[in-house]
Amino acid sequence: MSPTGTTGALFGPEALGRPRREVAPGAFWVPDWLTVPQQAWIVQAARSLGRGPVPYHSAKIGNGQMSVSTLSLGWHWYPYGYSRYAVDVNGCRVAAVPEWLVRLGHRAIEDVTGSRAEGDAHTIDAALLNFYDTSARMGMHIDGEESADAPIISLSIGDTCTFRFGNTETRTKPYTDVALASGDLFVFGGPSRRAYHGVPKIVPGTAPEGCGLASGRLNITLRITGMADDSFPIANSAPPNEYSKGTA
Ligand SMILES: O=C(O)CCC(=O)C(=O)O
Repeated sequence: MSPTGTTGALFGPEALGRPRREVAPGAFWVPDWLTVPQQAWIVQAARSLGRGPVPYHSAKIGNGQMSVSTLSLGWHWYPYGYSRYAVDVNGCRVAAVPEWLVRLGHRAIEDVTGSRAEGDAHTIDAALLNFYDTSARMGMHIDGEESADAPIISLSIGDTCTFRFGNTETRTKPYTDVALASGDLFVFGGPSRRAYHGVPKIVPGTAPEGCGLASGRLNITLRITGMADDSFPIANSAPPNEYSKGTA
């Protein structure tokens, strides 16, 4: 047996207890979806996308400020809507979603549905790139600014986090804590599309060698907003208390 085959059987995700699983109806966790070289390439791209036209920034929510630093592509997310322009940063039009992220969106949906046609039909129009340092958190919230019900696709790179995936009724229990590690894919749609979720913890020192991040975490969510091009600047808004992504 080749060394790869041997180590794959002994130390692959199945053997080490990270099999893919449906965490809640319509919510799929696929460990190790991205290879380490893919992760490193994405981190590099995420850094260069931050050079403009709009920089990463920590959104202000009410009197507070998010501890996560975010860059929007395609449509700019701000509390609590989407705009083509970075209305709460520098007013510039945001960069388009790059083709490679659109392709990752197709393949993620193909992977969790098992249908090439469903994957190809899922064309994202927005991506949010979130950088967490090791003390950053994201409070329990619903992704509610999208009028479309299409699933949210989430990619993780760097330090492992605790990703808390809850229910559609309350910010509190019942929820499931998932250790999202570097390279993991998480997709939530269907009955779980409007479930509360958040990131209460980053686990320092867990980023794998070569992933492009020595410390901290990059999360990328790929979204279909349902926004029409003429719906500038606010097509959808929601009460802060219900949707707040503020600190946990
Ligand atoms: O960082 C994560 O895994 C979650 C990100 C998130 O919930 C969001 O961007 O709305």
